[in-house]
Amino acid sequence: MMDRPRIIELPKIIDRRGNLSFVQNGDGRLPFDIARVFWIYDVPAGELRGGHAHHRERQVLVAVSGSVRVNIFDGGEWETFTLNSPYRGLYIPASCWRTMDGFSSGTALLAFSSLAYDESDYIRDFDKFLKLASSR
Ligand code: T46
Repeated sequence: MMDRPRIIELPKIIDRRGNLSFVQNGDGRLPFDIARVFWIYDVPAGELRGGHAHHRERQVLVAVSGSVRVNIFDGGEWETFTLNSPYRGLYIPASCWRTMDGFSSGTALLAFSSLAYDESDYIRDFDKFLKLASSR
């Protein structure tokens, strides 16, 4: 499969006590081994996050509660994904600009990352991103 942004279906264990989903390294669902997990929450209404790309980092984002829009630009076209399901992840390959908006109240956005945090992996300047994308 081409390395494109895409939705990954995660396991959902349905139980009368409540449902459970999971990811684990090596089961083939995530296209990378998880090096780091972070989460975004308490986002005020109308706030925008992201606004950068990564040189190497790949991610899977899961809205474990609430709803959020993730807008992805690969240098050619924009794609928008609405995440509102705790058993669906959005895979974001490296070299994709992303912004997140439309956070509903109480949204918790969980991120599985292929790399440890490294600020030098970020491209935070859109013009620089466009130049890099056009040279690929
Ligand atoms: C991404 C989107 C989806 C750390 O110190 N460690 C970490 O693991 C992370 C993720 C961030 N930080 C620091 C860096 C900044 O000083 O936390 C601060 C806020 O990070 P940032 O402005 O990059 O947050 P977002 O929500 O714009 O972006 C985050 C991730 O940073 C980014 O990789 O793709 O979520």
